[in-house]
Amino acid sequence: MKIEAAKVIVSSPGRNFVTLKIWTDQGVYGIGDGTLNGREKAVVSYLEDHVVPCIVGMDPRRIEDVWQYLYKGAYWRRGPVTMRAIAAVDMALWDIKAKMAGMPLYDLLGGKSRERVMVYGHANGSDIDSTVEAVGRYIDMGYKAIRAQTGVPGIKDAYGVGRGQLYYEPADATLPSVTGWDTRKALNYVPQLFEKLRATYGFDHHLLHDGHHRYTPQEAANLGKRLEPYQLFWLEDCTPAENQEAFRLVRQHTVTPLAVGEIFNTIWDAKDLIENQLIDYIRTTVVGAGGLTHLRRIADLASLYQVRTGCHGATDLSPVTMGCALHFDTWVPNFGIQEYMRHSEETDAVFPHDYRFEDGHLIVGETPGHGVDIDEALAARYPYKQACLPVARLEDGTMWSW
Ligand code: GCO
Ligand code: MG
Repeated sequence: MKIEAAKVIVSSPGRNFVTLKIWTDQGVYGIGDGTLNGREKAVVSYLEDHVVPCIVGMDPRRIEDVWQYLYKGAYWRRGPVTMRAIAAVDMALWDIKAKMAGMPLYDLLGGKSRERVMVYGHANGSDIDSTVEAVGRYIDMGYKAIRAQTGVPGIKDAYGVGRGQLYYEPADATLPSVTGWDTRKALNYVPQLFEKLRATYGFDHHLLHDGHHRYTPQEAANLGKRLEPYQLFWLEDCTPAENQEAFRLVRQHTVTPLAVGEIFNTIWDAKDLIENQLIDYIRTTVVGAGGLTHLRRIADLASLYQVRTGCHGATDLSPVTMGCALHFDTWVPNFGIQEYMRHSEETDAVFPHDYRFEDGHLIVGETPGHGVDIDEALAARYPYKQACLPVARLEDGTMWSW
């Protein structure tokens, strides 16, 4: 059996997506996601110029060997572009294998560990009162877990505050727009949001918050400590994680659960964090870390240390990643939660899928494969539109982590 052809499909049904379609000589095809928000064309080039010519003619059943070929064989290891390209191939090959086996992908991974997958949605508002209202809307929609982000007085375009009511979409300008940041203001304001949320809705729902890499370890520890009375499900990306050791300081000072990893590419980014039990949830998802083949390894390492999964699920990960993630979530023994930012209607139409939302959970489909396809004719009606993520600067102009 051979890979006969592979094609990269770039489409922008509301936002940009990079999709890889792989055909075999036996008529079965598979679909993979390689989207890297704001840097889509770098992945397109890596796929078209380097990966596709190599994989045509390979045996699609040898998923592990193809993965090792693209990882070890490239000499230049890791990095978001390379690992997303590998992920696109890997997802498509798992899709093909599961279709050939006539099984939903979770069955190939080892079968169901749960019936449904708890998800969290994104509630946000320009200030505390509007964020509290937004959380109420998520509760009304049936969500059991809700991430809450608020605008902060005095900070221009604070992270996570959307324009619509259901989601925020940060990649919008053809060049990065400049947003502001002020840790002191955020540190005073964010705990007040969670105080009001608990006072309004009680403790029945899981609440989450994303620090989006903005705080130093000491500041993150301070925030974690001040959020303790409100019993968060997690505090995410409280400090940048290139220095995994930095989490030790945060950990020593707070029992607020910590989540990290949406920008990790491989197990090496998470190894010290996991082995030293410095985090509670690993956020890496299928497209971020070279597909299911590698994500499984991260999850297995995490399971040894009681670290649970919490896959990244923002709108810049296509329904193909969401489909694969749901098969993974349905199987993985150490599942924690799945992020679920709803896609637009245009996106959902371009990527027909069989998963569904019900009562605060996503339920995986039963179609053989990962259950997500691409309508190529419809995709062609939405040409690529350049869109960049913002940057952040402090009031004095200093560049900060966005
Ligand atoms: C989250 C995120 C994201 C990222 C986005 C960048 O969902 O937790 O931090 O929404 O900002 O994926 O492309
Ligand atoms: Mg995040």
